[in-house]
Amino acid sequence: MKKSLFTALAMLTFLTASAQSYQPTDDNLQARQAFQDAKFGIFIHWGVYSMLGDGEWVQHSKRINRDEYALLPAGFYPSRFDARQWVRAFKEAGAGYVTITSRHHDGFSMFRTDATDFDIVDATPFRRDIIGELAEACAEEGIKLHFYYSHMDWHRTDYPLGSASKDLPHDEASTDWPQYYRFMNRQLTELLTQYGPVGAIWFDGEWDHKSGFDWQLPEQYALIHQLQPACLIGNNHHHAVAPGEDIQIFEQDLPGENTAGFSGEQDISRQNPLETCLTMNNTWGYSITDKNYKSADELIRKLVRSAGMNANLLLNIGPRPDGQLPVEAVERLKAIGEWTKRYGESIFHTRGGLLPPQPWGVTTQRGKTHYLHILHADTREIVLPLAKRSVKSITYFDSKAPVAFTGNKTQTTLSVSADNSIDTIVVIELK
Ligand code: FHN
Repeated sequence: MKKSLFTALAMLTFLTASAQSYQPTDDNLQARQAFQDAKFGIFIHWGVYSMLGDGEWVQHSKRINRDEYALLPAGFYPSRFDARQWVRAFKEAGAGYVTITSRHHDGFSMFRTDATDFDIVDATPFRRDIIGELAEACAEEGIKLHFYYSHMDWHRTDYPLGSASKDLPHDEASTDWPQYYRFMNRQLTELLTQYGPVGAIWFDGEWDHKSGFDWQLPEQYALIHQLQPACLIGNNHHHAVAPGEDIQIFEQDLPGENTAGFSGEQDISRQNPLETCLTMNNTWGYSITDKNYKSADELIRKLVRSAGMNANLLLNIGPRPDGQLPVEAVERLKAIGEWTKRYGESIFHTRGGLLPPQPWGVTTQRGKTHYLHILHADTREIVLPLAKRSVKSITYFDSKAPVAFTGNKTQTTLSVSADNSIDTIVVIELK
């Protein structure tokens, strides 16, 4: 007993010290590079809420009583779930990783856990560890697996109520932050020890408590980095990267934009890898009525624009309750895959290019190769901050036809005709 208390105290001291001075390990820095190289990930919002066909916030938006909601898992049997089929579709599209909701705000765990019975194995007739099957399929196909993990919880009565959870009240007397914190850390430990290398933990829900609440994140982050130093940590808290975090996240907007209202405070410098998550339609979790899908061309342009902003695109799909991906999503994945097979070299393994985003499009670069992505049909002059004598060649990606250019010691000017294609790519090779 004394020994285990001593071990626990030693661990706490270690985590507190690590939390105070986070220095990413070499493995972590390499993982950041690999993450940036991948450029494209698939986000999966899936849980028992998919049965109600009204998005992942349905418990909140319909003010469903927690006990009533807790009856849902007994009816969850996604008979058509096939992790390999999913992962092959993601890989064919060109995605390098998948981020899945291991536990969303409804508190339901989609993985095998001993920390609660409100999980896929204990509470559903399906009894299969969905995350485990996905982990195996990802390992087979060489796709990295990332876990979304909600800080907010609408199910547990020990969770301290915040602004978005107070509409689903529980007896305040049952609130027990230390217990809830231990629960989360226990689950995070499971996620980081049961499924092999984890690419990232992607937190969400911190905003439930606007300010003055201590989430004890540094210690939680230290636990994660202690279990898997290369595992990247992102937190969708809608502000700048905090100590211990590795990724800067944006929601429904590319870095530098803020149409959705979540992205005014993030850091768009190149200090940390950037990632934008985006819905294909309007909802994250499956919605039976939301058919407002962005076109494949629009999604490809989002991917290109993200790359030009030095950011990854995390494109969301909300699987159906039967375990299948919506047909609209599958169609778009196919179209994106056709594009990435042909043009992938202009975005994968690249970094943001010579110029910030322009009205005509964006630039990417890898080593001595630069790419201009012209996203509007037009003929225009483009001036690049490159000495003319450093340029070996400038050609159109598709036709390989040369592009004429002039220039001097500080700049190179080219005249480009962009057609109506999704993205007219010009390749600049430097000497
Ligand atoms: O509340 C969540 C929402 O359900 C979804 O998971 C998105 C994904 O970025 N994040 C939260 C809103 O910021």
